[in-house]
Amino acid sequence: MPANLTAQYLEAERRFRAAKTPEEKKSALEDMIAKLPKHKGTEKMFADLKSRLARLKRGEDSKSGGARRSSEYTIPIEGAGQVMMLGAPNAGKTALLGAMSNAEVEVTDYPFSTHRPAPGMMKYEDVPFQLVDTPSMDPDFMDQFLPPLIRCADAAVLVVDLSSPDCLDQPGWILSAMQKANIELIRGLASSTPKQSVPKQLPTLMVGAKADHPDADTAMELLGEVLGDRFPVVTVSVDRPDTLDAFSRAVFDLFGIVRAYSKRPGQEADRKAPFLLPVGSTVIDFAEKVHRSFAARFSFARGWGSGKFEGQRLGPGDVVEDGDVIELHTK
Ligand SMILES: Nc1nc2c(ncn2[C@@H]2O[C@H](COP(=O)(O)OP(=O)(O)OP(=O)(O)O)[C@@H](O)[C@H]2O)c(=O)[nH]1
Ligand SMILES: [Mg+2]
Repeated sequence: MPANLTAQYLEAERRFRAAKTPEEKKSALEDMIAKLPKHKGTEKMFADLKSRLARLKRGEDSKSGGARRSSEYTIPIEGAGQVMMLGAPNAGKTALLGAMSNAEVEVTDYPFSTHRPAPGMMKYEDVPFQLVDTPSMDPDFMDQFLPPLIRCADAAVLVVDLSSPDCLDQPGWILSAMQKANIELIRGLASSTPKQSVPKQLPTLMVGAKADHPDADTAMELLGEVLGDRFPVVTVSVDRPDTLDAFSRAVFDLFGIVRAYSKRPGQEADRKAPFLLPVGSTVIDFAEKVHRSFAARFSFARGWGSGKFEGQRLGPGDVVEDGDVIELHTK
């Protein structure tokens, strides 16, 4: 059931986010509780607000940043890389994480329901990526503990709500929040972007969410006019599996990597886990990745896969293509 929030409630919520002192926060939260329409669809929200107020009164304030330790926001990278999901309130970040992974998520029709970053593993074919859902941002608010976490990531997805009247403004909100935190969202590949730089550069994919909405196509066209080719773009709808496949492929492309599988002479290729290499890597880079001693003792290789004849003889400088099977021969 939709929450159907009133303008008065949203105003109280805005006051809460802008509040600096615990007293201001308490007063705004009390106002939110008073102005929240009370029906079945807002029961969970009501309970959430009451427990936030109780925590504030106990002096904990853990959800709005006051007493939270920054270490709570450290998420060790798993899989081929870590991708921060950034976006405006209610844009559809948590729903997308839920659709792409086994992470337990709570999707709500009211904004700012995600209070803490939360990871989930997504697979593109046989390559796992770690998506991290984050608390929403808008022109007035960004959780102060987010920037250090975002700086550790390999890439970002900027989720824009195609059903929202302010969808054309949303990329600007996120870009300027990032700029203030010395983070630059760029068009680029994670494999060729330095891990550390000032400002921190983060290769970004723009995601037009809720592509099933009747206004989505028009919104995408207008976004294209506003942003040009600033970022690669993909549209998703959580109920349309084809769009989710396109999303995972776009994340793979954002990393700029190829997969290669090793094979011992006379045996089948080992398809359990691919070796991941930056686009443009060569056979000797692959040998190095399999084991340094293979690179040192490299004689020649044989390759199977796109662009290669079956079992073609390869030298150290031949370029590896995505999906290649490579058999290394040493001296
Ligand atoms: N029609 C449609 N609705 C969607 C889609 N994805 C999300 N929604 C709805 O959009 C609302 C917000 O979704 P969330 O995933 O909670 O958004 P969020 O960005 O995590 O929002 P907060 O963290 O609460 O700020 C919910 O009512 C979802 O059901 C989609 O692909 N299509
Ligand atoms: Mg959320």
